[in-house]
Amino acid sequence: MNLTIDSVRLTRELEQLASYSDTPAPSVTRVVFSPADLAARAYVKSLCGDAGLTLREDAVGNTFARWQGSEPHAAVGTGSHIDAIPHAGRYDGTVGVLGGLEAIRALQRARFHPRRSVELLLFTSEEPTRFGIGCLGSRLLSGSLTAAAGGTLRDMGGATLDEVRATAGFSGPLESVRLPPGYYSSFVELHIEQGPLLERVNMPIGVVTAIAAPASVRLWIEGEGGHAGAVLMPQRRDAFLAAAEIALEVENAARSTGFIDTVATSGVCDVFPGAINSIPSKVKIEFDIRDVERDRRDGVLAALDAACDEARTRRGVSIRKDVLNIDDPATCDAAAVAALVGACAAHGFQHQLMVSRAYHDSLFMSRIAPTAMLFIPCRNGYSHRPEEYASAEAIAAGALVLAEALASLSSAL
Ligand code: HGY
Ligand code: MN
Ligand code: MN
Repeated sequence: MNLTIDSVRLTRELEQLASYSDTPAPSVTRVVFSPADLAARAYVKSLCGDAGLTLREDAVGNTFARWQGSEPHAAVGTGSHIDAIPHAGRYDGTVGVLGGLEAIRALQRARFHPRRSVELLLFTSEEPTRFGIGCLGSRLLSGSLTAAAGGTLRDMGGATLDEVRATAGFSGPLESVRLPPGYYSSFVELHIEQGPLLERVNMPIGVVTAIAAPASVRLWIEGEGGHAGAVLMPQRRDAFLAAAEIALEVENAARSTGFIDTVATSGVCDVFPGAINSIPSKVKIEFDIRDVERDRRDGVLAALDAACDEARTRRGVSIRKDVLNIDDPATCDAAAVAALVGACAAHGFQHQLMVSRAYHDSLFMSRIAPTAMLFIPCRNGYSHRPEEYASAEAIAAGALVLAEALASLSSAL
């Protein structure tokens, strides 16, 4: 089959998609259900319609663009996300959506006809920015998050998920989002690596065999405020210093596991009242803790709890903990991995088997379908920052391998 990727068109479409942003280029900010997100969704849907795909959207905005196969069997799924954290780059997620669309168009141009339908997905809210939990759409779709739990979610302004999605034009019960078992015969996601390995070893393709287990925790710390000049040090119950000590303990625990795979980040820390001459009385601080090995990850969570107890005792602060998510890692399906390896070989691409340290919608798709991922290199491994970059050549290689894999997966009944 003579498969070719229209790299010029794909590059142009990625640039157009990047223009739907609440921050100026080269950064991209596209928070779920924001006007920028809705405009981006409309653009992607228009491209899918131009390709003759049948579109549907579920109650939380997961979008499905289906290329109908000749047989009534379970479909093959591919796709990713287009929402972006503040001041991010333009390739995280979008390469899997527009690269997936171009893979389908390449198969159409090659006069390939799928036996199983091929369905391109645009998942809602892969990023945790608005509702505090990542992969919201794929969690609901896979049943990893119940509709009841989803219904309790609120954004930073206090609006509920139901209110926000209704305003965005998505209605219907959240219970309807969950897909029946066996809906997909396999799922493959194309994504930038978001790490430096492939570039460092000059490898064009990564085939993911496992996805790290993420956990997110939010702490509400309350001490006592007061005048920065008048309150003497022995009398203080400074909420920020308690948070700082806990953060350093979490960092120390992650560094001390003896494995490079353990990571911990505190990317959100809000200090109240936030005045230079006022002792912090309240702090909200959030932690993102991951490892490819769950028990090691949970050891860091235990160290966080111990640091909280220590702060309560020694600093006289109160601490409430919200667990936002504690997920198991995913092992990719051997047959799906083999299909990706075979697709690389079919086009003469070397590949590297590797784990994903970032989480992806595939982490949850693996709960309901045989799942694997394709990575392409990104410059210096940068991601979640404006300097994120993947070359047109790398993206085209990923889309070509994906097209070949979709052809083989949709031909096998
Ligand atoms: O944080 C992650 O791993 C993903 O990029 N949202
Ligand atoms: Mn991301
Ligand atoms: Mn992503």
